[in-house]
Amino acid sequence: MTITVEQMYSNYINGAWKTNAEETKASMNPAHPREVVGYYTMSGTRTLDEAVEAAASAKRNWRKMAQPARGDILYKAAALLEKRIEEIAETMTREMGKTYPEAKGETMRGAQILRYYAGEGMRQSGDVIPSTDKDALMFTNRTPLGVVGVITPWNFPVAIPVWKIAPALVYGNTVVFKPAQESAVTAAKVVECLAEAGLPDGVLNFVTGSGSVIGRGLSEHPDVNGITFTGSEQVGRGIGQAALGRGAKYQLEMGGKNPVIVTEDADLDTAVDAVISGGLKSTGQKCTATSRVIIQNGIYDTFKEKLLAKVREIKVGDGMKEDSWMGPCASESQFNSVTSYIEKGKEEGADLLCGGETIPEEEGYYVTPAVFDNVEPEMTIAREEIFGPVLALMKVETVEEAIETANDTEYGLSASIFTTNIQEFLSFMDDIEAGLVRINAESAGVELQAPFGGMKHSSSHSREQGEAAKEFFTSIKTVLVK
Ligand code: TAP
Repeated sequence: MTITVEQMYSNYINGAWKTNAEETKASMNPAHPREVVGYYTMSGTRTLDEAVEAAASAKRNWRKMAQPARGDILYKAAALLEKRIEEIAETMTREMGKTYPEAKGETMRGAQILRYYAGEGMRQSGDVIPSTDKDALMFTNRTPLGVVGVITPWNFPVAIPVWKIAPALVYGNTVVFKPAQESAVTAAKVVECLAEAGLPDGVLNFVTGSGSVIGRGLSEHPDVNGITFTGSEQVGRGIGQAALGRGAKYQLEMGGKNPVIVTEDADLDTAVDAVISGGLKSTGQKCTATSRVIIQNGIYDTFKEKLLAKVREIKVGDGMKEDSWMGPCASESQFNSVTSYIEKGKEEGADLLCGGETIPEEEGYYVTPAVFDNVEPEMTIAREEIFGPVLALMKVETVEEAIETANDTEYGLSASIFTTNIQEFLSFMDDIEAGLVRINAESAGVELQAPFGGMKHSSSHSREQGEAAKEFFTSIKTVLVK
């Protein structure tokens, strides 16, 4: 590939793209690991301080701008993102490996999220509450937090940043955004669309670099009033502690080890398709990936055969190729981690029925989709988030046992059941410990207007998306007028 000027990105601070004084780093294509997709900056803490200062200086005027006018800017950003959909989707595919149709779908979703929050600009932001004093008017007024730090992972490099930045902005906050390094070039293009839409200087700032310097610095910065993070549990916990220690508001979306239950009353073909799509799309690199498949004994063998027949047909390859259904792992470290989990599964006694191989004739970080049989609840592949194309099949006798097995995890993000029995559906809905619950539907993904988040170790208490976003990105002032 020829590197174009557009693919060389730096930081965006106080309304300007900076000229690069700091070290730059290449972002590589996981399908062709010697191919450079673009460059980004490894910034230091002085640059971060500059970005936070710009956001802090801009916050008063931005808060004072009429909320519908803030929304209008997001409408323009949505149109710009849509106009560049093919270019942005291609950058995403080449930078982190997901197939081009998935990348295009995600970019389109980014535009839809922007429009949803643009609409929030016109919606009510407080309530009138009856006062016992007949001469008083009592109401709540939503006020922004101030400067919000946005820290994101690489697996949804458009949708996750947008579903944090858009509500932060429309509710009147200014933002310092630090993307994951593996998807920094795609993220820069999202920032370009927002900047071009007409955000005043300093309202959105973009700083790339390592998590331990920029991410950590952002979460510890005394002038950052709120932090929204998606990523691993280990990093999330540190961010939560840093924010709590200095009284900043924080929101953490972390891992998952999501179960899908298939009962004897299920439509097996529907269940097979949902397990494949939920567990293996995006190469299984989704926090909602359905990596544990809990199946009732009576249909275990039939379900397994149907599943294997389809998994064996999955075409793995460069996400830019039309016939690829699944791309490579996003990076070498991700590839090493996935293959070591597969080895661990074999060592601990699970039976690898198919996949788990690299593709010798391909140079990229490919792992074919793996299905393990006879997985026991205490095995590593049943307990830890793999973030790769690995399905663990577990056999149970009853639906009650299935729900117990499903809940036997420290995570609680998403869960689904396939059944045509209303009683089973009701017990599942009541007893399952997960924030996103699906019946006869793939558990990965949630519509953008609905709350998103989990229980237990998967999330902090708040939710993202929809109405819930307002709760996080604003504080309530209770006002009484006499
Ligand atoms: P992480 O390693 O946690 O990285 C996420 C972000 O945090 C990156 O921008 C990273 O920077 C930064 N970071 C790293 N160390 C930091 C520190 N000490 N302080 C502050 N920030 C720091 O996760 P990942 O590998 O990108 O993504 C995979 C994980 O994300 C999986 O565990 C997955 O479950 C989770 N995930 C969860 C969800 C939801 S919604 N629950 C969605 C997607 C992914 P670098 O670029 O330098 O690494």
